[in-house]
Amino acid sequence: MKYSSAFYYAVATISVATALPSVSRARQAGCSSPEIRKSWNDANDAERGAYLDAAVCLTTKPSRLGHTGTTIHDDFAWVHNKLFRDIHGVAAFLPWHRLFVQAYEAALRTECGYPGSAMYWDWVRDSAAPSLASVWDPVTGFGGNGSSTDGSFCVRDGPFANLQLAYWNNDTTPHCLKRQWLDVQGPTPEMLGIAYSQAIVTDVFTNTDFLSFHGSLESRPHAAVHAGISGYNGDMGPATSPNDPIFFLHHTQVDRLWWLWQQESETRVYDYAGNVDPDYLGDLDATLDDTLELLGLGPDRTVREMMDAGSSDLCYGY
Ligand SMILES: [Cu+2]
Repeated sequence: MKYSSAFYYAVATISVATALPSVSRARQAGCSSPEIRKSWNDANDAERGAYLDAAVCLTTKPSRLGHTGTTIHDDFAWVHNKLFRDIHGVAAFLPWHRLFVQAYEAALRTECGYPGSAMYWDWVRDSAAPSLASVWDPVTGFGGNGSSTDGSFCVRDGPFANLQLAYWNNDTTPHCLKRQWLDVQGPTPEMLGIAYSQAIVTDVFTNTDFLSFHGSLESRPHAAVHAGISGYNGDMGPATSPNDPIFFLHHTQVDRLWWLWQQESETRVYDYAGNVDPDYLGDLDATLDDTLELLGLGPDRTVREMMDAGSSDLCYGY
């Protein structure tokens, strides 16, 4: 892959920002050895294999919510869809998805014996040629694009080939896992990569308060990654987007970007502001005491409990 040296430089700048040990150490009293979540690109084949085995395993375990004929994997899509308006275009977007990723990580471990941590797809690194990213490898990754030759857009390779899913938005609609990458045949940039490049993320990071930062992160790179993978027919598009197992690597990366932003100053860790209702952006009524629901997928939590990844409760970093 061809990246300019300027691109590498900008990535290195972000990596340096991950260090800032004085801030994190002070906050991590009670969390002496945080688990470090890995980049998929940096994980070895054994680590990737362990993750994929557990993620496949979740697609075979009966629903924890008691929904007949469906799986725990389906439960995640169901809950995300049910809560969709409470968790997007609102202040709770980041803390709720932090909780959701954590619940998925817990399910990988408790249901399927996964020994590792959540992993992330650093799409910034791959934004110049997203279709060539290691996450799509048919053997050591999540499989690639859906099939356009038969018009189904079903994913036909990798560990989730022909995976059967229960839900599509509000409906029970059994279907195969679908991806329709945008502009793969066209001139670069493909898969909307230009919308989640280093330049875009650097621009998102110029926002110094939570209110503007979370809005920019959600509406720009986060949304572009969903759309670039999903296209018009894929599972990453609708409100049931956790149907595609890559959802969790995408949202762990979103969580990591928030974490990196929080690391830049002590006051950012509990900086929280915004609206509760997506239709009332101007109502800055969200508080740290708001409840984040999981509808039975795991325990409900408060926003406050999700703000500091370095708390004894969460105890992880990147
Ligand atoms: Cu979401």
